[in-house]
Amino acid sequence: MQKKNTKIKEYDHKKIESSIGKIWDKNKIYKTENNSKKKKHYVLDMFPYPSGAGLHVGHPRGYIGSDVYARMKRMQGYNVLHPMGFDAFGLPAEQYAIQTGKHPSVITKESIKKYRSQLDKIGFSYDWDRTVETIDPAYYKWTQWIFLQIYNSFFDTKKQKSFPISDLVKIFEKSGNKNVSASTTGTVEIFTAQDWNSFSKKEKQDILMKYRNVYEGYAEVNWCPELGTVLANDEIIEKNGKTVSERGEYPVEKKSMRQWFMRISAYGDRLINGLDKVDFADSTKETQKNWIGKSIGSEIEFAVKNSAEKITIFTTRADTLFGATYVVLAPEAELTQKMLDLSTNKEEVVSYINKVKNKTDEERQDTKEKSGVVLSGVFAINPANNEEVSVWVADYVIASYGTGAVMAVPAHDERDFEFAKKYNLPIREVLEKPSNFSEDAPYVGYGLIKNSISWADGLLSEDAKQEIIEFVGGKIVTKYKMRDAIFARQRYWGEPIPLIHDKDGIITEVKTKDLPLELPKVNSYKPTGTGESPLAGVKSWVKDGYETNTMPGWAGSSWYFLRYMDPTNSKSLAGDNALKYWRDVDMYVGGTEHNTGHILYARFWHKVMHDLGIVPTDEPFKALRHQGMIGGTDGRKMSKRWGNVINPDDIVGLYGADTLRLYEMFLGPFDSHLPWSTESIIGSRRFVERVWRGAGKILDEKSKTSIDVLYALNDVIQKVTKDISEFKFNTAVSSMMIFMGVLEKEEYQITNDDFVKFLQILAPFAPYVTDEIYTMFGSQKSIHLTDWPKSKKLKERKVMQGIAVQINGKLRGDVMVDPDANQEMVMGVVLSDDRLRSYLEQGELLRTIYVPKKLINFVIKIG
Ligand code: ANZ
Repeated sequence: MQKKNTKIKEYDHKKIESSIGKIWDKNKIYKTENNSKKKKHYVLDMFPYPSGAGLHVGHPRGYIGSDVYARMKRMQGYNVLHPMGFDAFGLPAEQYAIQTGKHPSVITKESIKKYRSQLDKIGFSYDWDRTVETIDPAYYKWTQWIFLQIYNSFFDTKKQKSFPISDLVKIFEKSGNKNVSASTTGTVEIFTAQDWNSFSKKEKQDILMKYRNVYEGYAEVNWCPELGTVLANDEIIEKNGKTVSERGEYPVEKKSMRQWFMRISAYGDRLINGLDKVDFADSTKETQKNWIGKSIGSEIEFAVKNSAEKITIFTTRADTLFGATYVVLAPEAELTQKMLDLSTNKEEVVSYINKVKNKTDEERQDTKEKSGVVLSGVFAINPANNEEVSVWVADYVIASYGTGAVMAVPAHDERDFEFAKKYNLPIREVLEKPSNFSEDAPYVGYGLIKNSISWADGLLSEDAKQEIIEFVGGKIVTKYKMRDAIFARQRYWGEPIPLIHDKDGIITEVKTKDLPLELPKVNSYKPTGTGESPLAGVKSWVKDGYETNTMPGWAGSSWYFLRYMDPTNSKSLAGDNALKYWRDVDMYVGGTEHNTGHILYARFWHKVMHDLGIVPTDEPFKALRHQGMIGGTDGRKMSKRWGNVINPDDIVGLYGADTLRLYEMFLGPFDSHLPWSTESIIGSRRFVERVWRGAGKILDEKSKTSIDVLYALNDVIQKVTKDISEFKFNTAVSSMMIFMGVLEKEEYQITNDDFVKFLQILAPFAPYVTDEIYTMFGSQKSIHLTDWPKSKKLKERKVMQGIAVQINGKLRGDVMVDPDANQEMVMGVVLSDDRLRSYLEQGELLRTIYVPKKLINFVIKIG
């Protein structure tokens, strides 16, 4: 390679980063084509919500990691899709709009601009021509379209797959619903084809609504009057014994409201099984599985004394049925209302229910002190032994899980045990416990059954479950903790739901050709105060019958990765060829906090779309990696509130983007939470300067690379290649630092071509300075468009052997030689040593004695 300058200037990051950045832009070196013979590789970041505060140095950590990875993949010959966009609907901009009267879209656009300018300074290899913003009507047209596809489908439980609702209508017309196995909302009465055909339009609609994958219903929600909106469980916190909103800490209460739901619960099994096919961390898979919470148990009926009512309980431990000494109902369970009328202390129970109403399910299950109230005069009959047991209402049972009723077995269940102790309820052991088991605690394991019935006593309880269930006429059921997802928000700043209600209660869809259904202009973004969305206050909107709820924050983020494949397509969410070529995301990088929200929702949408033939794959993300958070120097989370925010712009200004990138990768393992330290960033800056200085020395072309450097280079190429593919960026950086140490020790004995190999593996981390040096070495092309270096298969290096050198039996020094060296070779080395040679030249050599690996003795005749 031709050298260009021989004198190197001081390292000036500002100059280098600005000029190299301009060349990248001008030559569009990160542009990605859809038509390529190359193998594809799709590297995706979780796109940010652009908040007014902008980025702090913690935010880009994940983006830098994925960028390093994407850059290597590109150099390894893949056609890499590495885009970035903005998840831009949501509450903060809307709150700000209410305060300032500015349209949320204006606010959001400003925030996006700020983010973009910050991102641009960090040297990411994004193809910005593919950017998407969820608030763009050309984008949300397809969010609305997907919503309609899901709305117009139902889930067949036998086939474990969704089909168009029109298929279901055909079945109903031909044979009613008796042979249909589908996920439904509640139970649907059996009807014949004749019945169906005689139903009115409204009756048909109401039945179909129970089958649809998107359905309308009512739900108790966390209602925050101050914010005028319903909050998700992770948007509320507990403060001084009260439930308040995380934002602003306003009071939150429970309220029943009309909502749209998505039937994600139907996909429980598919969402669990799909995890076997993807490369996610075990802990991530575990979190998702727990969230879905599949539980195989049984439903068993307890008759109610002097009543036709029955209490159906859900249990995973039917083997302990003989030890059930009371029954507990959830405060809000429908059944509880019915039981109230049978009780003699209705008022007391109602006041208890009102007291616990505003606690979240999580709080209730966590509370140390369990509380409850007995339904006086109400008795349930244990079907195993016909014993009468008392019935309680207690907050440790939740209405939305199982049947909202449990049989309590205090001898073998922790919660029941605690409750029984508190209220002095009978505790009956029905399982033999291990001999070393302590007295005052429930034994929750399995064991031999006792105190039951003759045929069951002595059986191993685990094996006896089935028989006991049969004995009492129970049935085996599978339950999921995961509930159907609420798909509605009573707010303005979200995608309109493309449905129209007419005055007879008939719901129709906005036709595809009329999409997008754009948000109307409003005078005020303030919620109506009744809980309805501001859209309910827009006369023309309501007159046309448009749905007034908007979509929740997770809608736009559930499919955005598909849009990047073909971002400007106006005929479909992405063209067939683009979908076929890019298929799915090969590497997805983001925070663990999205594991039970966004990732599950996106997997769910993707599966429905796959069932309906819209996308080619069943899973959207082949691999998922998480970055750890960078905290403030003080150990706290970086936040405006703590005044410990560090702006990447400042760091880039002071030290350069290359240094920032190297530092964030060098800081520690990618997935660890680590504190920021502006002092130690100096180390990364020095490394960049060492590389720069080294380049200056190497510009005087060397004829060959020294053996030590050659071996070190080979090692570092191997190590960095492996480390990047495994997301071990910190050890990749440290091995490059070690390499520079060897190079310095060897006084830069390296050819330009070999040094370029080092620059190439450094390029993903420090893309500016490496590109600049590469240009200085005379290249016209960007280093980022070159091929990733391969490590050579070098012969295993022999450790050199020290040999003592004697003259007439007297030790005169030593030399290092190859352990297999013969006498002649050792002689050569000795002669190349000036001092030893001078001894030999003192006389005539008579004889040489060579003991390999030990010594060489020269016998000379002096004088
Ligand atoms: C009796 C019993 C005896 C139970 C025993 C456990 C141990 P998972 O595995 O999480 O599904 N349960 C059922 N529905 C409930 C609800 N709505 N709220 C609170 N708890 C509920 O747990 C199922 C077990 O959780 C069920 O089995 C039931 O208690 C309780 F020695 O029934 B078990």
